[in-house]
Amino acid sequence: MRIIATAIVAALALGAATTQAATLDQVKARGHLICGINPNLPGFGAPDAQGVHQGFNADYCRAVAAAIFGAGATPRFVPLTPTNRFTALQTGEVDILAHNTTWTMSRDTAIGLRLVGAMFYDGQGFMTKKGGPASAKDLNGASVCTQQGSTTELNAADYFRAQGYKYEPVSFQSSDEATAAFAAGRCDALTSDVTALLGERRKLKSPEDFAILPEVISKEPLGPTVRRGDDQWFEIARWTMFALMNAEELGVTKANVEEMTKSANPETRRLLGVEGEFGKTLGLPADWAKAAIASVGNYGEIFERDLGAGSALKLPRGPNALWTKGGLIFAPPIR
Ligand SMILES: N[C@@H](CCC(=O)N[C@@H](CS)C(=O)NCC(=O)O)C(=O)O
Repeated sequence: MRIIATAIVAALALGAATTQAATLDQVKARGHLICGINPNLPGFGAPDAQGVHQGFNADYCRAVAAAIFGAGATPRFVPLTPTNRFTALQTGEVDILAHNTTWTMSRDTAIGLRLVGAMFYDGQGFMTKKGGPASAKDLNGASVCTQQGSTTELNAADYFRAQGYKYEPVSFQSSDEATAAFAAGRCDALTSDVTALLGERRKLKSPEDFAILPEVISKEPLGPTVRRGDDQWFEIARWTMFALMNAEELGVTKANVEEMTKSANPETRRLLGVEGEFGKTLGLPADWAKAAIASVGNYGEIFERDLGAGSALKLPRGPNALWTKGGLIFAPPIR
């Protein structure tokens, strides 16, 4: 009995040690980063015609891979659903999640995860068929299609409860199923993050027949997610995100990054590894941020290419503009 107990304790300790082990070392030994992504969200992670994952999340993963391995490094993408994404991260199947995950207190404190930060400010909305409910205030008694394992389900429950409305939630495993059911008339409304609704609407046969209602019922600060317990890995994930934001603020772009290493601006010099030992503190090469920017561009370039003017979604920067331009994107300084 005691032997079994000792074996269990040893196994648990080993298990804990494995999950705590430096993710950076594992990634380097393997030779590539493994990134969990949402394959169904246009502009964020959906694959292109060649089957290559593209979008805001995919580019963030490319930036992290480049920070570790150098410019042009390609991560391996593992497609995940909102339901299985956290297990994939907790079990080590992926090193990092870039999956439109909302930063909430329970996710950040209670389930062994760490939200890296807010990289995209979204909010939850509703889509209906034109001629149907035109405001969220018209949804009393409505059936609402949502996705399992998401904050979406919980926010919808909060919204209807707060309004004193009745509703019938109809929950699906994937966004494709939820959208197909909604399009087939199974629900009066589809609810999701507004950016996801915009993407889903484009998948419908006649997008112009559907409207996104004006109300936004929640805060959805979306960000990359890592396992709890590996501070170095958390810092790499976080400061890669901040480096992309700082690059936009400093005017460092994919095209001028090499030239900018000659900049006289001390902040730019520290960002690009010409001065200071910031790469070293992360366990990365001195040019970690330069490699990330050379691969995918700065935050603004990523946004415009994947979600903004250069994309099919044509999203305005809105709250995702830099703080210097009236938005919420604010990265602490590299110093
Ligand atoms: N941001 C919310 C919603 C997440 C969610 O439901 N995402 C959906 C669309 S916004 C998704 O990624 N679907 C991809 C799929 O079904 O495979 C959360 O973190 O819970």
